[in-house]
Order: sequence, then structure tokens, then C-alpha cells
Amino acid sequence: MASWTNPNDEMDDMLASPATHQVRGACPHDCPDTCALITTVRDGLAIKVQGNPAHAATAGVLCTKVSHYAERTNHPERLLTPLRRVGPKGSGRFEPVGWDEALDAIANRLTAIAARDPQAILPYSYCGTMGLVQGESMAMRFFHKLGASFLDRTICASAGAEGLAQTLGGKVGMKVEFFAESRLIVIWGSNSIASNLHFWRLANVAKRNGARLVCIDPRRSETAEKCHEHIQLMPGTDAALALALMHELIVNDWLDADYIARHTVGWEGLRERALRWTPERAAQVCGVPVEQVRALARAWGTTKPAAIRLNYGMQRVRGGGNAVRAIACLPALTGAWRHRAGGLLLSSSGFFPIDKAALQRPDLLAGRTPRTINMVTIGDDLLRPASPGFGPPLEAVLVYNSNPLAVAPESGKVARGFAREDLFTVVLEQFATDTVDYADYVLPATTQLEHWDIHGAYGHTDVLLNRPAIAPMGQSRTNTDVFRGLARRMGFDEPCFAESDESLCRTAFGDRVDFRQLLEQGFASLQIPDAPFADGNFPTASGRCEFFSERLARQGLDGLPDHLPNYEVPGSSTRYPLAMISPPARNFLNSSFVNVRSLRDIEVEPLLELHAGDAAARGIVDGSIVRVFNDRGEYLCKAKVSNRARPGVVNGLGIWWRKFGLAGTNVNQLTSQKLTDLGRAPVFYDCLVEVQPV
Ligand SMILES: Nc1nc2c(c(=O)[nH]1)N[C@H]1C(S)=C(S)[C@@H](COP(=O)(O)OP(=O)(O)OC[C@H]3O[C@@H](n4cnc5c(=O)[nH]c(N)nc54)[C@H](O)[C@@H]3O)O[C@H]1N2
Ligand SMILES: Nc1nc2c(c(=O)[nH]1)N[C@H]1C(S)=C(S)[C@@H](COP(=O)(O)OP(=O)(O)OC[C@H]3O[C@@H](n4cnc5c(=O)[nH]c(N)nc54)[C@H](O)[C@@H]3O)O[C@H]1N2
Ligand code: SF4
Ligand SMILES: [Mo]
Repeated sequence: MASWTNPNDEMDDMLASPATHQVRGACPHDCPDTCALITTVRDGLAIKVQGNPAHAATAGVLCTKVSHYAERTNHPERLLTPLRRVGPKGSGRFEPVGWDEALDAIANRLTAIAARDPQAILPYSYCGTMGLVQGESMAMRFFHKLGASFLDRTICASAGAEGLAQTLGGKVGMKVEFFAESRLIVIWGSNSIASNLHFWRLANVAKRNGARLVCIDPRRSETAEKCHEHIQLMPGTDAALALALMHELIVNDWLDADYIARHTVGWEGLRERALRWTPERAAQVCGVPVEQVRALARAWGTTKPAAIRLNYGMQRVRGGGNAVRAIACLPALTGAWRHRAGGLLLSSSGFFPIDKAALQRPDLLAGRTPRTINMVTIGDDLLRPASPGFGPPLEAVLVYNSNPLAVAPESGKVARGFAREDLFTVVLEQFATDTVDYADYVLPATTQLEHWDIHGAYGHTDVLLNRPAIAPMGQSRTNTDVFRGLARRMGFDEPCFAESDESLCRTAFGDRVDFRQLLEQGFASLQIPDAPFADGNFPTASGRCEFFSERLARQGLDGLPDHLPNYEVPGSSTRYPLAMISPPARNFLNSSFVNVRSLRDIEVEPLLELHAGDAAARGIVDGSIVRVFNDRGEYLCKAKVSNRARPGVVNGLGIWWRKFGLAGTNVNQLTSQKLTDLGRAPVFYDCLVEVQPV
């Protein structure tokens, strides 16, 4: 067990060497690249974080954000002691308190609530760290034993995940390294330079070898402007485009009939549906020139090998799940999967043989089935009274690895919910985020440089081990240790609550990954065929690529992919004529890093990109302050008149902390709590607004 003393006092032998040494780790952030890190430590302090050149996917390079990791870790505003609230909720006024006092008080309060109904207690967590240990291991054991409400962790990827599951059978796809050999790469709903930098490196290798790069994105992103072609469609119209591509593949006979016959299900139905989507019809729905649709179809139908790097930006709309389904059909139609540099990649996380049951111990539920709360609707759910359909009102929320005040939709309601005087809120955090401001107790958390963890990935197929490079800063503790401490105080005496973090790292994959190799080199590759679906073998029930999903049909849903228009279609409202999307700013990671000075200085301040025509029509000039609003709320920020925005669409780059906003709000004040067609996910990019000069 690590000691909780100040790094300057007393440390583990391993960490105590006064000379400079280097420690191998893994980037914890919610990013497909999961880089291998090397941290240089001097006198117990992390002084530098670099990419490990021995790890092929990392190639010795980190993004700007994590190159600044030592600055983040040693930040003067790190939370270093437990805190207890002294001011009103939301004020962020606290007094220091000892660990024992804090944990005793939290355990007593949770015990009292649980005696009435443990479902009144909710964990709220997401991917502040992607680590399997500091994520949902000890925490889930604790909540399972308690019988707390389940949290449906849907805020990012579950529409796409469900779309893939119903088509390919899971979160599986091409091996990322082979994009370097593709001749055509379609970058679809991804700003790769910002959010998938190591894939972008591979795309550039392909480009230098003559590959054509096409980007499909409503925003002229950093990535779009560097591709050969940019298809700047309206948000939420991707399925229409995919169906029109199929139309062209059919009428021009660019199909791989043999692959379709042997490795797919539902071709007749899909064919019929696609034939209704002429390029003209799709071009009109998507708001793009019809020639672009035809040219992309020709390129996809006639270039080999051809690959799609799909990403989650295109599934944050009502029809996000169906759109992923439609796009995931394209490689099977042309037999692109036959080649290792052909096919599609959205996520590779389904390849990892994680022993979730061993980590999370659902057996501790002992037959109970608590209700499930969707993290997307936390605003509404915090404000919901007891009812037969809902159960008891929420009385306590334990937040870790997440910043719901900033990242959840319709944040006016989220803030009202967390402001409830009768709600008991505990936040495990590294920094005083917007959510911390609403806590009753704040527990200081370690960073990745201070704890053990083990990682899968969703953009490559290697397992990474993270060793602690330095001792916990100040009095900070690991998430696991907080849940161990609470378990002990609440009388949860199963041996699993005593398991150490290093042991949990071994538990995560059992003997399915060579742990000795992880200890020795920091990473280990999964054994996956180069072209996993060259001969079908999809992990679906049928073993085929399912154009038609029997499972969806049985749920009373459409078995075939279709285009579902947005909830908030531009043109459907005269009061709110503009569509707003809110993809991340390049130098932040969701709401992490907003408080790191050197990175914030690059992003400068919250802004809204608008097209010159939309700005002129409203008397808005570049650099002026604007009010962005709809019925859900308003947000003040600076206007950036820019060709990064297409006519009719504004881009509110995120995710700023509310407290950095001019009116104490961020873009999520405007987004809605509605859910996607599949996967119960949020629709952040399905949002109509109006903009006015202030
Ligand atoms: N620098 C940086 N990297 C990150 C993150 C970050 O915040 N910052 N976040 C991480 C996380 S959690 C995730 S999930 C991923 C997210 O990364 P991506 O999966 O790439 O998703 P987004 O960044 O949301 O959006 C990517 C692009 O999709 C575009 N887009 C928006 N709506 C649509 C649409 O309807 N159709 C199409 N075709 N495109 C659309 C956006 O304009 C944007 O340029 O990145 C991870 N990496
Ligand atoms: N408008 C809009 N909203 C969005 C999005 C968007 O594109 N537009 N993107 C959505 C997406 S894709 C996602 S994934 C979510 C992301 O939402 P979150 O997963 O909540 O991500 P972050 O905002 O980065 O917050 C993570 C927090 O965890 C903390 N943390 C990191 N490591 C640890 C640790 O080891 N222990 C503890 N206790 N805390 C730790 C960090 O300090 C940080 O404050 O946001 C969503 N919200
Ligand atoms: S955020 Fe992504 S690109 Fe940056 S270091 Fe982490 S894994 Fe690598
Ligand atoms: Mo995400």
C-alpha cells in the first residue's frame, strides 16, 4: 500500500532515489490512442512526461495536452486535503478536514440512506481515467455490495457501440496500423488531428504513398482542411449519405457479390431501401453538392484497399445508432474487409478480454437488481420526486472520474439538481471543477503518475500497464483506496475489498495477457489476425455482417438501417434557425486540462464559430460577445467569424468549465437530455439555437 505522506517527507523505497529515473506508464485519458508514457522523476517529483518510442502505436510522440502532464500533476491548484462544505452549494467554499473524519461522516450518511433504500444512492462516473483499476473495479464492488442504483454509462459512445453491435457484432474493426497501407481513407465524424493524433500519423503515411483522404464533417476542422476532399454535410445526415453511396454501388455494380452472399445477412432488404436514396435526394438532405456524393461512391466502389475511420462525433444525434449501422455496412458491400488495409474502425475495445466480473464482482448484488439511472438525464433525475416508475428520489451521489456539471446536457437542470440542499454529494477529484463546487465532501484524488493501473484501448489493440512514478501528492488517495476505506467502515468484510491495486491490475485480464511482459516492457499486444473479417467470422449471432438485425426487429425496431432526421432539424423552427454542434477544443480533453494555464492560453477563451453570412445577417462581427440561446438556456461567449463553420451551423467548441464562461455557463446549458435511437445516448450535436450580439 502506498503511503499518504507528502512526497517531500517519506516515500516508498522504489520511489525514493534522489537521482533522476524513468517510469513506464499509460496515458489515462479518454482518447483512442492510449499512449505509452515515460515519466522522468527527480527527487520524488515528476519533471517530464514523454511518449515511449518502443511502443509502436505511440511512436515516442504525445499530444500537446499530455506533454504538459507534469504541469497538470504539479499544479498549484491540485486538491491535496479532504474538504467539507461551509458555504452554500455551488459556492465552492470549504474547510479542510481529516481523512478519518470525512470517511466516517460519509459512511454514516450512506448507511442511514441505505437502511431506507440503497437505490437512493447513485455513483456518477465516466472516463476521467480509462484505467480499469481506478475506473470501475473497487468502486463497482462497493456499489454492488451496497445495492446502489446502477449508472447507465452512456454519455459518449453507446449509440455507436449499439450500432456496431447490431451490425458487426461488437466494438471491433480494422487494426489501426494498416491504415498506413490504405489507398482511400474516409475520415468520418472525426477530427483526428485533435482527438486521434496517432491515427492521423498513419493516414499521412498513406497520403505520402498516394492515398486519397476524404473528411466528412459539418465543421471545417483542422483535419478536414488537410484532406483532399471535405464533404461538409449538415449534422445528423450521415445515414442519408451512406444510403446514397449504397445506391451508387448498386447501380454501377461496384459490389462484391461473393462477399455479400457468403458473409452478410439481409442484402435484399437493404438493397431495396438503398435504391430509394438517389444521390440527388441525399445531397439535398445533407446540404452538399450531388457531385460530391457521386465522387465518393465511385472512390469507395473502385479503390482497393479502402478504409473508413469512423468516430463518435457523428453519433451524437437522434439517428446516431442507425447512422453507424448504415456506414458499417459499406465495407461488406465492396468486400473491403478482404484486405488488411480495408474495412472500418470505430472502436477496437471489443477485442480486449477483460474479466469484468472478477474486477467488479456483480455477485455481491446477491440477487438484487437495482434500478438504472441514465447518466445523460442526471439533470431530470436529480429533480425527480418518488414515483412508482422511478422509485425513491436520489439522496446521495458519489462522483468520481467525471465532471457532470460541465459535461452533461441541459446543465441548467444539472446545476439545480446538485444545488438541492437535501442531496448528499461526495466528489473524488484532482481539481476544483464545477462539480466540486457543489460537493458536501471533496476527496483529493491521485493522478495517473501516482497510482497503479492497467489499460485496454479503443484505437489500437495493446494492453498497457501504468506504474506509479511518484508518491501521491499531499494527502491525495486513489479511488480504490477511498472505496476500500468506505467498505471497511460500512462493515463490508469480503476479502475482495482488501485486494491491492497491483493485484487488481493482474485480475483485469487474468492469464489472458502476459503480465510479466507488461511489467518488463509496459505493453503487450493482443493476438488478432491482420484482416479479422476477410472470411466473415463477425462476432454476431449469425457470424455474418448483419445488414438486417433480427435482434432489433424482435425489439419492434427497424431491422434495417435508415436515416432518422434530427429531433431539432434546421428549418423546423423560426425562433432557433441555427444548428449548434459542440465538438472538443483541440487542447482540452472534454473538461480536463481547462485549468492548465499553458493549454488554456492556446484556446484563450470560450468561443462560437459562425459563418460570415450568418454573422452578417445578425449584425455580429468577429470578436464581439454574443448570446447563444434556446428554450433550455443561454450562453455568452465570443464570436469567431470563420469558414470553419458552414452556413446554418455554429460550432461551440468545448468543454469549458462553467466558471470560465462569461455568464457562468457553457455550451451544455443549451443541449438537450433527449436520447439517441439506439444505445440511450445523448444528442449533444442535435441542438437548435439562435445567436444575438450583446
Ligand atoms: N483533443 C481532444 N481529444 C479527444 C477528446 C477531447 O475532448 N479533446 N475527447 C475524447 C473523447 S471522450 C472522445 S469520445 C473522442 C471524440 O472524438 P471524435 O470521435 O473525433 O468526436 P468529436 O470530437 O465529438 O467530433 C469529431 C468531429 O465530428 C464532427 N461532427 C459533429 N457532428 C457531426 C455529424 O453529424 N456528422 C459528421 N460526419 N460529423 C460530425 C465534429 O465537427 C468534429 O470535427 O475524442 C477523444 N479525444
Ligand atoms: N456539449 C458537449 N458535451 C459533451 C461532449 C461534447 O462533445 N459536447 N462530449 C461528451 C463525451 S464524448 C464525454 S466522454 C463526456 C466526458 O465527460 P467526463 O468523463 O466527465 O470527462 P472530463 O470532463 O474530462 O472529466 C473527468 C474528470 O475526472 C477527473 N479525474 C481524472 N482522473 C481521475 C482519477 O484517477 N480519480 C478521480 N477521482 N478523478 C479523476 C478529472 O480531473 C476530470 O475533472 O463529456 C460529454 N459531454
Ligand atoms: S490524450 Fe491521446 S494522444 Fe494524448 S497522450 Fe493521451 S492517448 Fe496519447
Ligand atoms: Mo467521449
